[in-house]
Amino acid sequence: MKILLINPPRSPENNILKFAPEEARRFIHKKLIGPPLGLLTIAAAVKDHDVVVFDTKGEYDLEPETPPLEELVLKLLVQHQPDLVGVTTITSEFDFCIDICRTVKQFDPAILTVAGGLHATLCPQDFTDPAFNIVIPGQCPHIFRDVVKALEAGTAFESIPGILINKDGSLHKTTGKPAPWDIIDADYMMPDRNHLKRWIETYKVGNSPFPSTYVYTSLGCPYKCTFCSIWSQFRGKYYQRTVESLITELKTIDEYPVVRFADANTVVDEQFMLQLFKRIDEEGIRKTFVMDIRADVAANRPDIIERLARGGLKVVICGFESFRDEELKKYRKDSPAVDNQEAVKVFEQNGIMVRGNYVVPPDYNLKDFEALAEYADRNRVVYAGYTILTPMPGTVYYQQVKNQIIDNDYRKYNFFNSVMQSTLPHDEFHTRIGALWLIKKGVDVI
Ligand code: B12
Ligand code: SF4
Repeated sequence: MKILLINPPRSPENNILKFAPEEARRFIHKKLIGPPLGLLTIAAAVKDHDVVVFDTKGEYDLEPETPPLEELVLKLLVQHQPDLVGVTTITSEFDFCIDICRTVKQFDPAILTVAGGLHATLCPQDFTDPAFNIVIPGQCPHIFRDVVKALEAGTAFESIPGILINKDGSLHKTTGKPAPWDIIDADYMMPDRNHLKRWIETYKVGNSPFPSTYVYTSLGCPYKCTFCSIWSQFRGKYYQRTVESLITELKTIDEYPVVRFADANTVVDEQFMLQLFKRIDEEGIRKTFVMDIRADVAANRPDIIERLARGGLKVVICGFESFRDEELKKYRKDSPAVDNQEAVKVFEQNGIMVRGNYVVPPDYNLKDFEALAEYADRNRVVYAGYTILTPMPGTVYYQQVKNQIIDNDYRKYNFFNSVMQSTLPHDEFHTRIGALWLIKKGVDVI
């Protein structure tokens, strides 16, 4: 069975960048770089077949002259002649996911198209376009394997629990419960990064001369911030991998000196992290680590931050979100603003570069912008990101404000575009956010 798994391109929509003052533009995120771990995981589940993973993000970075998506996909179809095409998608890339599957169907309607990933998990009802045959929500390598088996055997997909079958634009959920699957431990699927060799030179972040990769130590998040997709994706559950499985994976990625832990929050189980870093030392694994760490963890456990720094932690991404306690409460962040300041101190004392991220709600007026700028200026970090509080479909925040949404173009759901009516005029709102990106300590772009 020939299987082609495609990672869609990035959404080009970025109104913060478009309206930002010229001098801020070079600091604003244009793209994030990293491996499609979801696709690599499902590729591992069907590794006995002839599987090709194609990262269109990597391809457009490697060869900017690569033809438009339709042409690129047609080329891949001719080259690989797949029986099944699988596509992963987050919200902002959903339109490209449809485009890819439509191209597949134009090329050969007999090719089975299967969609999965975060948006398929949070909003499976969106996948009614006839170009999709099957949607598999959730963490589903085993279910995907059953679909491949059924396709090979020519048996009915209806007997596979946990999938949605698209029949002429109407989705039919199969009955029954999927077999148990321990995604994080016994059934963990080690991603095979050999699929990504072609693009390794493009996986370089900022000024780093070395390629970086993502490794997850956990899935989900124990917190419940209203705007966040991650805990909804995992229905509030939190899964921790085992130390030894991480050590095994870290030993297989010598070609990546920089490792970003892809967790929602890397330090949740403190004993686990201490044990992991003890084993990293024992095994002589030397990497530069990048992690997402909550401000309250750093503020409350400086000893852990110090230990991780000794083990190679160099960059931390910290969701500050807001400088106002009442906003943090509204977002259910469970951490007061004072923790942000304390965390910065702890990280800096340990030589760790901080990327602090603020979210700007659409109702900010000029006074709010001034207050945020003043606070961010007093608490400068090396890199700072200022994005827009966005109602991602499937989140609590979406439910709270869905009647106020004025722009349903999913390509804009990447935190860089206001999809609600802003208090300031649209262009000025984005210009002011763009200008905030100048408030930071460093001169690097990351
Ligand atoms: C790694 C990662 C990336 C990587 C790779 C993504 C890719 N496909 O190219 C990179 C760095 C490129 C990336 C980019 C972006 N990302 Co990102 N990213 C993540 C991160 C940290 C981990 C995701 C992950 O790997 N999880 C582990 C894997 C195993 O889980 P999974 O993907 O869900 O896959 C499983 C299932 O879903 C399923 N599955 C997945 N795909 C498929 C396909 C098929 C066919 C099937 C059957 C099943 C299936 O099987 C897998 C195994 O069980 C998450 C945050 C988090 N901690 O979860 C954010 C996250 C997914 N990203 C997000 C966003 C918004 C972005 C950006 C738009 C950010 C930005 N503003 O620029 C950019 C997009 C492009 C750009 N502008 O640069 C949001 C998505 C929100 C949403 N509702 O859409 C998240 C949740 C972060 C957040 N804070 O909200 N990202
Ligand atoms: S914003 Fe961070 S802490 Fe809050 S639920 Fe999402 S991942 Fe967890």
